[in-house]
Amino acid sequence: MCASCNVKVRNCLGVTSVILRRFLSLGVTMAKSKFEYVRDFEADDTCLAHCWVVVRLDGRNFHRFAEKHNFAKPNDSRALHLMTKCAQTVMEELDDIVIAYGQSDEYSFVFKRKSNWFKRRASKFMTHVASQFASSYVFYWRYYFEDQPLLYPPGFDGRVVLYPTNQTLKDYLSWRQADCHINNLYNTVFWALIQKSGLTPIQAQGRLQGTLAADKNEILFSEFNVNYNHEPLMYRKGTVLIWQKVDEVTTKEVKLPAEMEGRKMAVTRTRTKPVPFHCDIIGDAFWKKHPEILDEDS
Ligand SMILES: *[C@@H]1O[C@H](CO)[C@@H](O)[C@H](O)[C@H]1NC(C)=O
Ligand SMILES: *[C@H]1O[C@H](CO)[C@@H](O)[C@H](O)[C@H]1NC(C)=O
Ligand SMILES: [Mg+2]
Repeated sequence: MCASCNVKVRNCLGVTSVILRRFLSLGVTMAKSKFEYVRDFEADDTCLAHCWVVVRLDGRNFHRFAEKHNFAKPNDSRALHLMTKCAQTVMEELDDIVIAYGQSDEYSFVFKRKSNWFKRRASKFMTHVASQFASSYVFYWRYYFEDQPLLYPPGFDGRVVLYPTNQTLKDYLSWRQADCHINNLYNTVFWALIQKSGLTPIQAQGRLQGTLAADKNEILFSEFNVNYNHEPLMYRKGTVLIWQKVDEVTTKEVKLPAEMEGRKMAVTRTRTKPVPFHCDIIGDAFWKKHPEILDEDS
């Protein structure tokens, strides 16, 4: 029955808009509660409390991507700097990332142990990192590859791994840096054999089969007069990003006396930014120097 004119609602001509709205919204509410159970199909992917949350991204099929975009071999400093720019953007745009480490086409981001960002949902961490990183890669491409157009959209996969202690987290990062070292040493010799000695990739591979690090260093030194330890740190160690106070000088229009109108002034202010380092993170020295990274409350 219609409350205002006492006839069946279906026939009521005097239904006020208030009642009509209430009636309609009731219908919507009923429909919503009827369907809402599907929410329970969503898996709970909350990251275990008090663990370090690591999101690692990896370029999708970057072997092909590097070829198509004429990346320098064995490494391309433009590509590495672009990766780092994207990682800095991720750290600045998202919350609670305390350190990032990157090499080749991968980057790892560590969220602080007690982060409660998006209620610690793994899918939120992972998709925000991956999408912010990928859009930054496309957005900043032209600043790093001025003469090389981006030919197709690159993609990145992501995974989330939890590390329960300071030690397991440090061991994870050490593992990535050791991987960087092994790959870079191999690639440096591999491409020297191809570019400087004219070997085919198959021949270079055969030549390196079963060689140890010392053998590779020796080949570089005796055949190519290259001391591997003098190769740029960025290639040998990868890139660590940590928050540092940086003095930023900006020019600002200053308002005030009329005779000085439009004058620009240099203003220095201190900002905290993700700053790149190409240092060893396997030894204790780095962690002793930067205890704030693993500090619970920083
Ligand atoms: C991890 O290391 C930081 C920095 O040294 C320290 O403040 C913190 O208490 C450590 N956490 C645990 C659980 O040991
Ligand atoms: C990496 O490539 C650059 C050129 O982009 C080259 O100057 C450098 O020596 C290479 N690094 C190694 C480790 O071979
Ligand atoms: Mg890859």
